[in-house]
Amino acid sequence: MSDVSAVKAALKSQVIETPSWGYGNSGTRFKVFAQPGVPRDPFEKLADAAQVHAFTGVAPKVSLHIPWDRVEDYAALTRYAEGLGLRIGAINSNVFQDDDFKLGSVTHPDPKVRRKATDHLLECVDIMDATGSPDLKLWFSDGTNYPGQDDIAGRQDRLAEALSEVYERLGDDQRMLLEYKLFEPAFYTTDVPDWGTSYAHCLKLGPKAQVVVDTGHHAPGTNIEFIVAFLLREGKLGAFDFNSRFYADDDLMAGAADPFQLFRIMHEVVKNGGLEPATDVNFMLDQCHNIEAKIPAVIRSVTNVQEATAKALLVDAEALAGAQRSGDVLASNGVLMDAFNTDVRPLLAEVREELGLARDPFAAYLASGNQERIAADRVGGEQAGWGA
Ligand code: PSV
Ligand code: MN
Ligand code: MN
Repeated sequence: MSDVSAVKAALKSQVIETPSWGYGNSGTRFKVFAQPGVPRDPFEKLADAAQVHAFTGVAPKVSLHIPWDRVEDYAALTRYAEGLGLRIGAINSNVFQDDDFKLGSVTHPDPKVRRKATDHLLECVDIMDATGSPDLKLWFSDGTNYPGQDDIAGRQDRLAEALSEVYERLGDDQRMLLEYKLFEPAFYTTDVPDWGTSYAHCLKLGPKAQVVVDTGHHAPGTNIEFIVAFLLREGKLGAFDFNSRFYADDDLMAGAADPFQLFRIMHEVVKNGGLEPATDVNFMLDQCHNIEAKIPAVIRSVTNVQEATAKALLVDAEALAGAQRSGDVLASNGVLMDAFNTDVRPLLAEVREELGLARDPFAAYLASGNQERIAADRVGGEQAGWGA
C-alpha cells in the first residue's frame, strides 16, 4: 500500500487489545517484584488500560482472565469499562491453577474432573453474555510428563468432547479461540501443542472456532509468518497473543526481542487481508511486565505493534508481486527490506496528531503524572498479580 492516506487510515482503525493481567504484578517462579501503584482489583486494571487507550488511541479493548478478574457484578464492570471508553475483549478461561487439574482438565482421565473443567469453560461463556465479550480464549496446560502416563489419542477424544459441548453453547456472535503451546507446564506431551492440532479441532468444530497464535509458543526457529499466512488463507486465524521471547514463553514486550519477526508476521497479515475489519483478527497482547513499569510497558508494546504494522503497510505490493513474478529473488527481498528499514515513527506521530493525541504516547504518559498518582492513591489492599 503506497497511498499515505490509506496507510494512515489503516493505522487509525487497527485495534490492539490489552490484557488485564499485564497491569498486575508478575514474576518468575523465583521472585515476584511488587511495584507501587499496581491495581488492587479488576476495576483498577481497567483504569490502567484506559490510560493506555487515552495515550495511544488504538487500545479500547481489554481481555479478562477468569478467575483472576472474577467479580460479583459483571454488568457493573462492563458499565465501568464503557464509562472509561473501553469494551471487554476476550474472556480467558483458566483450567491450570486448580489442584484438581494436576493430571489435566478437559483431558483428565476422571470424568468428574473433566466435568468441573468444562463447567468452568461454560461459566466463561456466561461471562461473555454478561460483558458483551465476543471471544472465548481457551488455553489448556493439559499434557503428560512421562511416556506411558496416559493415552495420547484418548486425551484427544476427551478434548474434542469438551470443546464440542462448549462450542454448542456459543451464541451467534460469539466465537472460540483455541490457543496452542509447545510445552510447559507439561514436559512430555501437550494436548494442544501446535497450530496443526488447534486447526484440526477448530475445523471439526465449525466456523465459530478459530486458532490463536501466541508468538511465544513455538519451538525456536519456527516460521510463525508461514503459520499466519496459512491460517488466514483458511479463514482460521482468530487472534494473536503478541509478546516476545528469547528462549521459551518469556512473555516480554511485543516487538522487543525480534522486531523483524513482528514485521514479517504483520506483512503476511496485511498481504492476506488480516487487517480488514471483516476478517476479524483480534490483535491481543499477552505479556507480563516483571521488572518494568506496567502501563508504560504496555504503551511501548502497542507502539511496537503499530510500527510493525506501519512498515508492513508500506511494502510496495505491486513492486513485490512484479519481482516475484519475474523470479528476481534479490529484488523481491529488497522490496520487503526497504519497508522494514523505513523509520515509521514520524508517520505514526502524524497519525496520532490527526487523532488529537500527543505525538509520543510514551513520553506524554510519563509526563502526565498518572504513575505518581496511582502510587500515592493505591495504598492498602492487596495488589493484583498474575494468578490473583
Ligand atoms: C499460556 O502460557 C498463556 O499464553 C495463555 O494465553 C494464558 O491464558 C496466559 O498465558 C496467561 O498469562
Ligand atoms: Mn497466550
Ligand atoms: Mn504463554
